[in-house]
Amino acid sequence: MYFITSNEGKFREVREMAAKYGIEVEWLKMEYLEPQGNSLEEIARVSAEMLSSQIEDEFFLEDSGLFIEALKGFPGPYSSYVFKTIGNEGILKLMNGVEDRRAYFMAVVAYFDGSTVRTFTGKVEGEIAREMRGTQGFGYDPIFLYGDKTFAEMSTEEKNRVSHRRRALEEFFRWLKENKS
Ligand code: ITT
Repeated sequence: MYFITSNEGKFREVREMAAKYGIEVEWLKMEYLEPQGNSLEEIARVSAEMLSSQIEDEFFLEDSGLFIEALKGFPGPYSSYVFKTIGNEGILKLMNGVEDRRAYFMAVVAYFDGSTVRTFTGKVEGEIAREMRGTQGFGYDPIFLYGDKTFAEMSTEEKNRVSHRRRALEEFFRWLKENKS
């Protein structure tokens, strides 16, 4: 099945998790125009609906983001843009002197089965670290603390056991097994 993303880090994680369910994922590497929206669910759903007019086969995509409690959920749906602009250093500056470090990652998978779009959600709670740590993973991993390690200090398997992406994909793959096989 096709997985649409421009982000190689996402694709690697998705491929690994899909393999555990006996699903082979093919990378359709493309950057698509994401609609503005207030929630990841809405953005993922509308993105998949728009792409469904160009792609006839079934496919899925995933929209994710980092939500920081003290910043009222920022960067949330704007995570990709914020990462490309101010990046992890910018987030750490915004969090300078802030005691409440709580944050979560959220992922929404949108699946188009050839006629309709369905969504699946996953979330993982953690904290924003005081400095960047670790070299694994991608994106905000070096500043996202889960327990006493950042995601970037974990191996892929360790991160994949608990991540937002894992939780959303697990829901999706389970649903697929029950409904499409
Ligand atoms: P596509 O839309 O093409 O799939 P993208 O990188 O633009 O790729 P999103 O729109 O979903 O992805 O933006 C999510 C942002 O959050 C992006 O900057 C990612 O690097 C970051 N992000 C998502 N999941 C992450 C994870 O598991 N670890 C670290 N950062 C993550």
